[in-house]
Amino acid sequence: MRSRFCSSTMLHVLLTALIPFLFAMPLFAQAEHAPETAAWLRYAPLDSKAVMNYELPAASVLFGKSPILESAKQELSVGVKKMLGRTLKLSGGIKGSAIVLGTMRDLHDIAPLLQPPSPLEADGYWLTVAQIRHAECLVIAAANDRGVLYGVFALLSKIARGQSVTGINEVQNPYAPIRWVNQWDNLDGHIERGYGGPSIFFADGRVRSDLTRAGEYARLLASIGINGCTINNVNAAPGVLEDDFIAQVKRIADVFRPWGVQLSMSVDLSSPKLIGGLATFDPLDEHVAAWWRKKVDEVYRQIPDFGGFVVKADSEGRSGPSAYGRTHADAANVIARALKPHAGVVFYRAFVYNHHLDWHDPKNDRAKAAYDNFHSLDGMFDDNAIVQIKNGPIDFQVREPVSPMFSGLRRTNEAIELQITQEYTGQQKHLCFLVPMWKEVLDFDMRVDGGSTPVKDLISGRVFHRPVGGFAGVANVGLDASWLGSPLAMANLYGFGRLAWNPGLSSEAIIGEWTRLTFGSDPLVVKTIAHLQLSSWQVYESYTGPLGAGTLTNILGNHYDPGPESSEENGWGQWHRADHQGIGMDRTIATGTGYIGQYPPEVQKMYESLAACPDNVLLFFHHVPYTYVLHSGNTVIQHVYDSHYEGAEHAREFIAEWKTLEGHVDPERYLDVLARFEFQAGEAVKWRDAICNWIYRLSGIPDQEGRFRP
Ligand code: GCV
Repeated sequence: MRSRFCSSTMLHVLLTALIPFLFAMPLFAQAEHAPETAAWLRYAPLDSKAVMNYELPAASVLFGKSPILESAKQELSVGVKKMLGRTLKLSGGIKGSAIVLGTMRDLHDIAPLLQPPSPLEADGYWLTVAQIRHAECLVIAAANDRGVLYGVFALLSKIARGQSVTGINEVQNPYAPIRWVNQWDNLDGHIERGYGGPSIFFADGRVRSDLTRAGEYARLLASIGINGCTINNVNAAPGVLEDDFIAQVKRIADVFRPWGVQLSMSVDLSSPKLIGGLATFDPLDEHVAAWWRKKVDEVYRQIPDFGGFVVKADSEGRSGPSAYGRTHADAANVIARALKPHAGVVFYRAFVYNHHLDWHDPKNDRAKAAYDNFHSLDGMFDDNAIVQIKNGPIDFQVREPVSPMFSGLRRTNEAIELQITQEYTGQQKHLCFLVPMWKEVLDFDMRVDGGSTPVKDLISGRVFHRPVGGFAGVANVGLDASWLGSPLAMANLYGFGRLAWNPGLSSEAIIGEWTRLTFGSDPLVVKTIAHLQLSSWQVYESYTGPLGAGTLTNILGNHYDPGPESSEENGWGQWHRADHQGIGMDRTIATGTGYIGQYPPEVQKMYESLAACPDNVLLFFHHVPYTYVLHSGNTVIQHVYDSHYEGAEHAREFIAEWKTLEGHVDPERYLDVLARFEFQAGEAVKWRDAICNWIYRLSGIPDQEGRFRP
């Protein structure tokens, strides 16, 4: 199978010849989806042989009626038409072989014996072939409407990737009920840590009049099983809860609804005081509770399928329950109770820390903050409150150990917060495919009570039998045609959705799917892009953040350029403690901050001992001399030099690798990505030189290879 943008030289020649005409036909060009805006939903036409061989019924029949089911039906028609060039007959009943769509309940009357081979859960789907009314049908069945839509997307994905559906019989259920993205959009249209242009939701303090992109975003999210989206920054403007603003937000919910994406909002805990006119926002004050109830009732009056709220409190200058000597559970519960009658949930972020820590005190440690703040509150949060925990204990650095918080809550719902937008990982200017990192986090075995308890099972609620839990990804897409500001970065959004659906998928499988859907199935394209993406995190890490020391970016500025000094001697606590003797934070129980004590005993043992601690997080847990010898046999200092030189070299090699795809990828994306790799190669050299010089000045130990002269 070959897509429109793949390897045929003839096609390339034809395209080149057509370019002047395409420019002369702006209307035609505009009518087409720009490839980037379509992301992985391009539905590129299959080649004629593949089309001829593809066995699919010629009609579709939908049972049931709802906006989501309507989207499912439309999507199926659009996808089949674009990829196979066939127009599906839309039939009111089964008059022959057909693709049959519906929930199990709606299909019961026509196919009472239809039973999936394993149970279908909410949002899950079943693709199967069955005889219905004497006709062989391809059935997309589900427990709910959303599942039917997801089943359609799954079928279309298979077609796009050239997979046969002959004899298919497949049940897919999501790993966790919560699969949400968070957007950090401000109402003025700027996105905090957003690198893909202005907000698709807001401009100038209001909801945009044109919400086309918001609807397209919901469709993209639905295609990977994401069922919720928080539309505004966790540093929330209180005004989002003003009645006239809720009326505006309703319009966004309206464009989300057909795609089964529940809208939610970040809220400021002090809203009852700031916009409600109360004298207090004390969560235990009855007037405050009544204010939240009334406000939530109003939200649901306008948006009946509203998802809930996200709260950032007592963090980075935000107001919080500490103002009244109350706990985070008190704060979460006052909102949870208002949401409860409407089946809404509140995500309460565990990202709570003091950013005025005294850096002189070697026992102080920001990494301990989440656990210190939340562990003692375990069991005090209501059942519709979820503690949202960043993957690591600091803040989305290029390498961190997993947060001990995941094993620290047994009677509290959890969600993991992953960052899709590349704040500390190259801001979409560098290639950094984060799925391998997330996989390491999700698969990390916390050994709670000495048993196998990987993070994915803690957050999904499996280990402690919690009613609700899952995944929140900070996406921050913007108005750019490529959504995230770079076409290759979209693999992170795709990968987040796929992992939230099934964390058992391998990084290789995810990147293979994404590449085929986004660029077509030319084997050279698939192999090359997979290699680039799969190596990119380690390459980025090797020239920016060695051995778990942190990202070493300028943390007081743009979180992008090298700035290792900025981490030290201030209260933010992203310390690496590099001095003339050595480098790394001593977080041991024996001599350090005691952070390691927050993990279950088997994990403690691994990190506490220098002999057992893995090299890649060594400097996160231990302060060692520059001459300390790693498991790799290299000294710390030489590792820093080597990894920076090797990393910069790998970044340079990305250019040559990408160039092998000239003529195999459409010129627009080929040139865009090429320019990005060329830029990244230069930036990697900048990083290499900055860090090597910095560490040489500190340590006084030269590079054994003599590669640089400070
Ligand atoms: C939205 C980091 C980011 C902030 C972000 C914060 C958070 O500190 O730099 O931009 O604020 O995390 O997650 O709340």
